[in-house]
Amino acid sequence: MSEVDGKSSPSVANSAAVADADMPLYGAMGMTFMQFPAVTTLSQCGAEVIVSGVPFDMATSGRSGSRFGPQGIRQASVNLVWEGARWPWAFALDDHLAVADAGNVIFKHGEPQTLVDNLEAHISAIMQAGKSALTFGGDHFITLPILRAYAKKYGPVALVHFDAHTDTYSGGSKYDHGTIFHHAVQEGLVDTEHSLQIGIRTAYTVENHPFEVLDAAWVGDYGPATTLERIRQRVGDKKVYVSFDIDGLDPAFAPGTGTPVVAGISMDCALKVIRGLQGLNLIGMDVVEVAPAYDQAEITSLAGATLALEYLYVLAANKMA
Ligand SMILES: [Mn+2]
Repeated sequence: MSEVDGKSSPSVANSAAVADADMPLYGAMGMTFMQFPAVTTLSQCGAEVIVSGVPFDMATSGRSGSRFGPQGIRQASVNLVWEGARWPWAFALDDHLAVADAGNVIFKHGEPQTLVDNLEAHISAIMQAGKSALTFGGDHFITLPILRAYAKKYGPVALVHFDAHTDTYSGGSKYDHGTIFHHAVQEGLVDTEHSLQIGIRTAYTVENHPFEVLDAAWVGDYGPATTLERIRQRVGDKKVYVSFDIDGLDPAFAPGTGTPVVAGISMDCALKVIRGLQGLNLIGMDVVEVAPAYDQAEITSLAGATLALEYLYVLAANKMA
């Protein structure tokens, strides 16, 4: 197990900049993702990618519980640490990409706007430090403040979005995990001409829908290679943000989520598509809607952890290319 020697696994890692009085019940964490080093001061951290957890599920319309997603994913990543070089990659991630875990973004429970403000500020700080973000939800609402921070730096970004739902509904409250991409488009955060939604299998207004949709049945029929062709055509050389709602997967592969829908994409297909993003201009990723209370044997948390790790390998491969 020499691969993991020298890594720290602190009992608590969290921003020293925030007063203890603001700590939510589940803000502290017991371990880091993949046993990456914990970081509290971004400007003094040498890592290129910063992992953060966002234990927020107040915007959930169905079953709540994704506030436990970050700790579930970190816990499940224990299963992935032993493998020095992840199959089928021919190198060890640690040799080519520096990653650190910044702990969880905190906010005042019952006051969602504090999450919106703190999360955008946190992601902006990561941007200002010249790093990219890998963020674990929390419900899908967290992607909106993240995209605001990204758009501030890069302008409208291309979005590659995996989900059972388009999350483009125009109704709902200001804090709603089903309206975020409606607002992201309205606010000009996303370059829809170069964006796709993959794995969709719920109703949306097809007329004038701004995103290209590769629905779950289409992906099942045509497979990962053709799916990747369409992604590459649509995205081109634009800066790409990846948002992975774990309910894009079939509930057989991800039962632990708030709004499951049957007949989703398989884990095998999802891994091949994420792995195939190699060569694209990737700038960030989130994995959202993992709700461990509805999980079985950590299937969903392990799926989330594995997709995130695979994304990191793609970033490392891009660097090496
Ligand atoms: Mn969804």
